[in-house]
Amino acid sequence: MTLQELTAHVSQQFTKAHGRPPRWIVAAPGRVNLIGEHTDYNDGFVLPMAIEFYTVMAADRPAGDTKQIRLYSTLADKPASIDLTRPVKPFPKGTWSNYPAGVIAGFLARGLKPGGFDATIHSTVPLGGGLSSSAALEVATATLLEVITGKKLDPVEKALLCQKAEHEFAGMPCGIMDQFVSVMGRENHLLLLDCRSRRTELVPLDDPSVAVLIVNTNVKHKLTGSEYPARRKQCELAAKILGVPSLRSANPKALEDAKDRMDEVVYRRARHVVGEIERTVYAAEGIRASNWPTVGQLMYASHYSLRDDYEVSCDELDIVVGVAEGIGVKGGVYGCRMTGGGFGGCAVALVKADAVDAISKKIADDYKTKTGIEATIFVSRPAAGATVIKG
Ligand code: GAF
Repeated sequence: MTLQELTAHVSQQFTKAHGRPPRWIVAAPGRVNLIGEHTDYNDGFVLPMAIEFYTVMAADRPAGDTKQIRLYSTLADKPASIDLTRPVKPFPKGTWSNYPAGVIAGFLARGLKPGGFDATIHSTVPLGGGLSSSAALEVATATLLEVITGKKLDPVEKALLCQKAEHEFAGMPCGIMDQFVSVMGRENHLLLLDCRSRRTELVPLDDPSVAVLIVNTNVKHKLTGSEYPARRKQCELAAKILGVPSLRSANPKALEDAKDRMDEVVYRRARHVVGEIERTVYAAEGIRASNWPTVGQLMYASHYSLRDDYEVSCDELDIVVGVAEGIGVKGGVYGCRMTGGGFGGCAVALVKADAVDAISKKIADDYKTKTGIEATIFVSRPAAGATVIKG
C-alpha cells in the first residue's frame, strides 16, 4: 500500500466513523537500521533509514465534549480515551495507547494544550517486527499535536519527547535511534546519527543498482521483558569498570587491558558495542564510496557479533543470514544481518537490485523448509520522515 492509498484508507475510515472528513492527517514512517545495533544507548553511531511503511492518523475536533481525546486504531480491539480534565497517566502495561498517551503528556508538560479530538489510526509498519512500529506511532502523534497546537517543535526535541513517552508510558528504556529517524528521515538517504552529540548527517543511498531487502522472520521472542534493560545495564557496568562515561569513549585496546577486571559476559557485551561503533563509521564511508562489498562484509560482522557477543539473535534470524551468505555476492547479496532490538523481527540485506526477485524466492523457500514459517519479504527505498498530509 502506498502512502497515498494508506492516507485514503484512513481518511475513509475516519469519515465512516464520524460522518465528515478529517480536518488533519499526518504520517510517520517505521525504520530499518542498516548497521549500528545496540549502540544508540551507548552514545555511539547508528545508520538507519526511514522506510515506505507508515502510521497514519486522521483527526478532527469532536462534535460536543472538547476535553476528551478518543483514539481508534484499526489494528486494536478497543478505542482509547484520554480525559484532559485529569493528569494523563499510563494505561496498563502492554496497552498500545500508551505510546500516544505518553506523547500527549509530553506536550501538556510543555504547556502545549491540544484540547479534545477524535483520531483514527492505521499502520502498515508490521507490529512488533523490529521496524519501529512504536516510534512511528509516537512520532505520528507528535506530528498531529504540532498541527493541532500550531507549535512546531525542534526536530531533536520532538524525537526526545517521543523517546521519553516510550520510557515513561510504555516502560521500554529504548535509545534514540528510532524516534530520530522517524522524525528526520530523508528520501534516498540514510541517517548517520551520532548519539552522543545528536548530530546527524544524511548519507545518500540512491544508487539504482542496489536495493535494501527486508526479511521479516515473522517470529517475535522476548525483548521488552528483561533482555533489553539487562543489556543496557551490562554496558553501563563495562563503562564504569573502564572509567569512561559510556562505551563510546572506550577503544578495543583499553577494553582488552581491562578484560581481567570484568565478568566474561560483560566483556563480550562491551566488545560488541565497541566493534559495532567502529563498523558503523566504516560502513558510512563504504556507502559514500559505493563500496558495496565492504559494506556487506561489515553487515555480516555486525550480525555475528550480535549473535555471539551480544546474544540478541535467534535461530530464525541466523537462518536468514546463513541463506543470504550462501547466495553470496555472485548471486547478488552483498551483506545481511539482523536489524533492530533482536530476538526475532527482521533481517536486512543489501542486494543487487536486478537480483531482488531471485534472492527473495531463495530466502523464502529455504527459510520455509528450515523453519516451517513463511517469511514476509519486501524492498524499501529510504523514505522521508514524518509529514503533515492535511493540516
Ligand atoms: C530498539 C530500541 F528501541 C532502539 O533504541 C535501539 O536500541 C535498538 O533496539 C537496537 O539497536 O529498536
